[in-house]
Order: sequence, then C-alpha cells, then structure tokens
Amino acid sequence: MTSDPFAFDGVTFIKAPTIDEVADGASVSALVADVLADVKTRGDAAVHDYSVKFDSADIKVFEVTPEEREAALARLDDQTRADTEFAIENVRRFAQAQLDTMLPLEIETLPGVHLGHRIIPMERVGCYVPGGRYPLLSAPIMSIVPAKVAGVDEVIACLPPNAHEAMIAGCHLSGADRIFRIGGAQAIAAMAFGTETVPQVNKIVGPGNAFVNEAKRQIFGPIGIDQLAGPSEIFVVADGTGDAEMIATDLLAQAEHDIRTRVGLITTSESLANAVAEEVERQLQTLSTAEVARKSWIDRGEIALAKDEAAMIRYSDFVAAEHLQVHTEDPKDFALKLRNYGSLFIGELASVVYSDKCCGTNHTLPTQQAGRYTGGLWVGAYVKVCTHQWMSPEGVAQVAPPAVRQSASEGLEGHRRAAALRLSRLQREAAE
Ligand code: HSO
Ligand code: ZN
Repeated sequence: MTSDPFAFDGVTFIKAPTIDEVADGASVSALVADVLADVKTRGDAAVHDYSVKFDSADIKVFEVTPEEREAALARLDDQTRADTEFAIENVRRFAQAQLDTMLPLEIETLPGVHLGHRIIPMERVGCYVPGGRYPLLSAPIMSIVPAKVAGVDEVIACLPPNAHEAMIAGCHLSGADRIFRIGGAQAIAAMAFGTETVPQVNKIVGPGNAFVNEAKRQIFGPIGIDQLAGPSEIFVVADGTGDAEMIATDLLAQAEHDIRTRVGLITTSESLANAVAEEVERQLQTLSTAEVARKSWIDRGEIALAKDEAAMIRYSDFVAAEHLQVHTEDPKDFALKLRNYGSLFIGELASVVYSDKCCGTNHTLPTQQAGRYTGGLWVGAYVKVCTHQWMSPEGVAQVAPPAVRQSASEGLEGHRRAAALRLSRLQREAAE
C-alpha cells in the first residue's frame, strides 16, 4: 500500500490539502520530560509551580470540594443540566450493553487442562478533561461514565484551573469520585506518579493539548493510556446520491474545532465533488466560527474523486478517519465494506455531531490513522481481560512432557525441573 495519498491509484484531487503535518516534537518533549521529573520528585509543590507558570493559577488546594461541586451544579441552567443528563444516560446505556458482551470464560481445551479469563475492572483511573476554546460538556462524560460502568473503584478527573465552571458540574454529574484543578503535563505527571494530594492511577485517558499528549506518551508503560489524541477528523464517502449541503455542513462542523482539523470528502461523483466545494465556500460566508474553519479547510480540507467504488473504499481505508460518514444509496451494505475508521456514521441522518454530544457512542476516537489498529475509548478500556488456568493430573500428563522437552532443548534447566516435578510426583503417587 502506498504511503503517499497523492499517488493513490484511481483517486484524483478536486481539492488537495496544502499543508502536511508539522512536527515540532523536540522542544515539547524536552519540556514535558522536565515537568514529569520535577513532579515526580517534588509532588504538590511542583504541581503548584507549574500551575502558576503555565496557567497563571496560584492555587494551593487542588481538589474541588463537595460545596464547590454543588455550587457549580447550581449555576448550570436547567436545560443544560437536563441535556447533560440525557447524554450521560445514553453513554451509560451503550457502555453497559457493551460491557454485557464481555463475558468470563472457562474451557477445558484438553482433558484436564482448564483455561479461562475474567473481566477485571481497574482500581483507579484518571480522566483528563481538556479546557480548550469552548467548554465541551460532553468531554468529561465520554471518559468518566464508561469508567464508572466498568466498575473502576475510583475515578479521578483533572481539569485545567481556568476551565469553565460548567466542566466541574459535568465531571460531577458523570460520577467522578474526585476532581482536581490541575491541567497540562503537570496533571498527567500527578496522576502517573501520585503526589501528596493526587493518588496514583493505573491508567490515564482523555484528550488534551500537545503537552498532555506528550506527557501521556512519556509515562506510558507502568501506567496505561487510552490513545494519543490528535486534532478532530471527519471524512465522508459518498456516491451521486450524496447531499452537498448536508456534507458541507458536517465537514465544517468539525473544521471549526481547530485549524488542524482534517476534513474531507471521497466520492465517485464529480458533480457532487464540485457541489460540495461550492457549498463549503457558501456556508463559510455565514459561519460565525469561519476564521478557524476556513483555515482548516484551506490547509487540510480535501475532496478526492475516486474512479470507482473500489478506489473510494481503498482511499477511505488508507485515511482511516476518526469519523467516517457513509452517504451512499445503500449505506448499510456499503458500511460492511469499510475496515479502517474510528466510528462509522451510516446514512445521512447519522451526523457526527450527534455522537460528539449525546447519542451514546463515545466521541474519543483514534486519529492520525490509528483507526487502522484500534477503535475508540470504550468501557472495555477500563477492564483487564486476565487469563487463568488449572490442571488435573490428567492435564499435567498432557502438557508436562512437551514442556520438559522444550525447556531442555532451550537449555533452561530450571524450567525443565519445574515442568518435570509435577509429572514425577504424580507418577510416584500413582505407584504408591
Ligand atoms: N469532535 C470532537 C468531540 C466534540 N465535538 C465534542 C464537539 N463536542 C472529537 O471527536
Ligand atoms: Zn466535534
């Protein structure tokens, strides 16, 4: 498979991106390494200093008190609260249904060889809740609610000290056991190593800025992470039945997030391709967030014309978009032909924004082609599928001789002895 999208067989570009991904990783990485090391040794004092330095927040008590939670909740207007609870309930219901599909297993694979697994929730997870330009109330829901459904003992949330107060209410309604006003790399460090006030977690989830991402990358190993969140992405695959207005609207809905959002249309219809290009321009005239959306469209927007359905599928699988909308005559059948995406939106009624906000699927999804190897955040990300085994004498008689021979041929005498011991004990017992 080619790695150059512009050399893609059967695909031409009506509008190509003008910018390729810029990597300024080195300075971010060195700075983050310093923050991590400092928080690891100095704990809360270092967290305090970085909060002053990066967030201009001179706070000494990081944890949000029960009274502050109530105050934040009281200031949420009734409709916003009801909508948030609607979203929480939908995310909870879907996460519970997904968890119900994860079953424990016990099986006898050979006579006397019993294997199985259990689904075990993690003890403590940390949800990073980003600040950002707009307070996205759905953000805490997507990381906290499935953690609670999974049965995690303690779910903690960290959010930047200058985050909108409604975000505290969002963490609270989602069920966070503890909430801390700590942002950036220092939040990741605090949750990864633990400080005097922040407990160490087993896994850190949730999107954040470049510093948060890099910090998650660096602490990964003893502490788990969900994924490295990049800027939002939306692609639409469409045939001639696609509706230009709907497609352009959905592309711009994500383009307004960030100038680095990647949006695109892949279609077999030249007239639709041209209509969407025109429609994007038309809608930008009246979009209040056009400054960001236009830049994202110009720099990274694309309209790819595929010579046939097979080329459209190949290019879509190559892109592996975070969100992929299917606007074809037979979207349900077509959906089955697609393999790489974060979440699939089948048919033109299923807009990405419904999932962004409240329909119940998780909006934290793989970006930057990670959809080739993983899906998004889900209840299964908070549990471990851990195997076990037990054996009867009959089972030992099956597995011991090959294990003895393998160990011997590898020169692992200690292994050979352990493998042989049960066999000789059982043989002796049988002779008695
Ligand atoms: N599209 C974003 C999530 C979001 N958008 C929430 C609006 N609210 C990342 O998938
Ligand atoms: Zn969005």
